[in-house]
Amino acid sequence: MLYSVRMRAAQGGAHEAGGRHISGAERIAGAGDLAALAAAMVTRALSHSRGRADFINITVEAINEENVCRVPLLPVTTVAVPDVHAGREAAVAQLIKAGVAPAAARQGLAALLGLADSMRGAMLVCAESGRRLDNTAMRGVRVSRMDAVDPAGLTAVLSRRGLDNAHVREALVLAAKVAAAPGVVAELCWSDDPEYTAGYVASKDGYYRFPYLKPYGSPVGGRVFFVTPGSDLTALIEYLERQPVLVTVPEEASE
Ligand code: PML
Ligand code: MG
Ligand code: MG
Ligand code: MG
Repeated sequence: MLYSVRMRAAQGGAHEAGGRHISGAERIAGAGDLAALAAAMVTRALSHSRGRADFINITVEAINEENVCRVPLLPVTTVAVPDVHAGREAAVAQLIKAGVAPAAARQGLAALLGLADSMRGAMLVCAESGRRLDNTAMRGVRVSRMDAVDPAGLTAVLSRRGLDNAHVREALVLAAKVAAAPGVVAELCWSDDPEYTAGYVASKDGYYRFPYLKPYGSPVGGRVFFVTPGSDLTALIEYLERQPVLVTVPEEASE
C-alpha cells in the first residue's frame, strides 16, 4: 500500500485563517516510512528560514496504486548567470524558447515580482495573453501527491552532479509532474526561502536552473504555470492537485 504524505505550515494561524505560508512538503511512501517522514516534516516546519510555524497540518492518505502515473525526470541544465538581472533575462528567453509568447513571459515574471508575500501554490497564466487564469487568489494551485519512484536513487544521481539539496530534489519532482500536465507549456519558479536565490524554467524540453532569480534575503518566491489557451482548467487543476505521480530517473540521467 502506498500513501500520500502532505505537510503545510503557516505562521499566525492556519492558511485558511489568514496565516502566512511557511513551508510545504509532499511525499509518497509505504507504511513503514510514514512515521519518520511525518517527524521530519514537523522538524522542517519548526526550523524553516521563513519563520517558525505555529500551524502544521500533516495529511496521510492511502492512494490507489492502479491510479499512479509515472513521468520522467527532466534533463537538468544549470545556466551560469552572474546576477539577478541576467538571470531573469535568461529565464524569459528560456520561456520564449519553450513556447510562451514574449509578452506573456514578461507578464508572468511581473506577476511573481508583484507578489507581496509567497503563495502556498502556483498561479496559472495564459501562455499567449499573459492573463492570470485561476481564481485562487493568494492561495494558488498547490501541486500535490508526487515523489520520486526511488528517492535514494534520485539523491545519488543528483549528488554525483553536485546538486544534492532538498530544494533541487523537490523542485525536480514537482517540475516533472507539472511539465507532463495537459496544457502546461512551461513553468517559472524561484524559491521563497530567503537564503536560496535560485530558480528555474521547466518544460518538456528540460529543467533550466538559474542560480540568481531573486536577491538574497527576499522571502518572496513562487511559481507560474503557463497554460495553452483553451485548456480545460478544471481537468488541469484536478491533475495538479490530486493525480498521484511518481517520477522515474531515465537511464541516461543516472550515468
Ligand atoms: C524552492 O525550494 O523553494 C524552489 C527551488 C527552486 C530552485 C531549485 C534549484 O536550485 O534548481
Ligand atoms: Mg515550499
Ligand atoms: Mg524549501
Ligand atoms: Mg520553500
